[in-house]
Amino acid sequence: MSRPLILDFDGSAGFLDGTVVDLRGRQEAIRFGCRMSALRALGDELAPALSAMPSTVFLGSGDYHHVSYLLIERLRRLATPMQVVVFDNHPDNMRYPFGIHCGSWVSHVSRLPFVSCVHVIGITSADVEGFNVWQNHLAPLNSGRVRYWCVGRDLRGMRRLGIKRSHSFATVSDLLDQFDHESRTWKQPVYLSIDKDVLSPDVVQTNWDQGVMTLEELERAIGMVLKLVIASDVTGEVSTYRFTTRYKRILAALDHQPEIPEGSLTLWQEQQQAVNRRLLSMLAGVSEHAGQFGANALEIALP
Ligand SMILES: [Mn+2]
Repeated sequence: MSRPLILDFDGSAGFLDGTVVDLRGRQEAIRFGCRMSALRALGDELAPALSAMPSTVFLGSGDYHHVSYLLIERLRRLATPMQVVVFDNHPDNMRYPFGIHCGSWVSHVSRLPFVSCVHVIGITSADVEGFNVWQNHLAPLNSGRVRYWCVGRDLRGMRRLGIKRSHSFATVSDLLDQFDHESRTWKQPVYLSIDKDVLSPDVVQTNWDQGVMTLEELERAIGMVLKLVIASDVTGEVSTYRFTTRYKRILAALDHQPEIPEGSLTLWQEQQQAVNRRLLSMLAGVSEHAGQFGANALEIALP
C-alpha cells in the first residue's frame, strides 16, 4: 500500500499521514488557473515524487483541480486506453482563454488520445443549463468523450444542441442505479478524481458551491468502479487565499467563491480530514491491483 502524496500548495491537506511536497511557493502561480507552461514546470518538479506511484494524491482546494491534468497526462506511458471518472459539483469543462484552470481541465483531459471518456458525476451546478450551456466545451459533449451525470438539472438546452450522452437524474439514488448498470460492463482502467464539492454541505464545507451527495453515496459510487481504479486524486479542501495578482482576484470574484466565516476554518478542516481518512481507507489498496493494467510498467518506464 503506497502512502498518499500531499501537494501542499495551501496548507489545507497537511494533516494527513503521507508524503508532503511543499509547494506553497507556487500557490500564486498555480491556484485557480495558469498557463500550460506553468503546469508543465510543476510537473517537472513533481516527477521524483510521482515516480513512487502514489495511489492517491491530495491537491488541496478545488482551486487546484487542474493539477489532475498533470497526473492523468503522465499515464500516457501505460499505453492503454482508460476512462476518467470525476466526482464534482461542476462540469470543469468550461471555456477559458488563458491556459488551463480548475473549471476547464476536463476539456484538456478529453483531448488526450488514450482517454476514451471523462464521466463527470454529481453535477448540480447551473453551468449546464440555459445560456450557460454555451460556456461549456460542446464538441467533447457531442462526441460523448465527456459525459455529464447531473442531479436535478434541466438538460433540454443541451439536447437542442445534439448532446445525447449526458443525463440528469431526479435523485442521486437514480443516478447511482444507472452508473452501476453501465459500469458493470467496463473493462478499461479508471482514473478517479474526487472534488469534495460534490458532497452536500452537511458533510463538509469547501470553498465552492456544493452538490447533494452524502459520503455514503460517494463511497457506494467509488465502490462500483474501485477494482478498475489505477490511480486517484482528491481535491476540495477548504482554504482561503488572497491573490496578489489583480487579474486572478478578478477571475476568482467572477466565480463568486463564498467567503469563509471567521472562526469556522478549523472546524471545517477537521470535518474534511475525517472525510479524507474515509476516502483514503477505500483508495489505499488501489496500487495493489493496478499492476493488472500494467501500472507497474509505469515505474519501470520512468527515468
Ligand atoms: Mn472541480
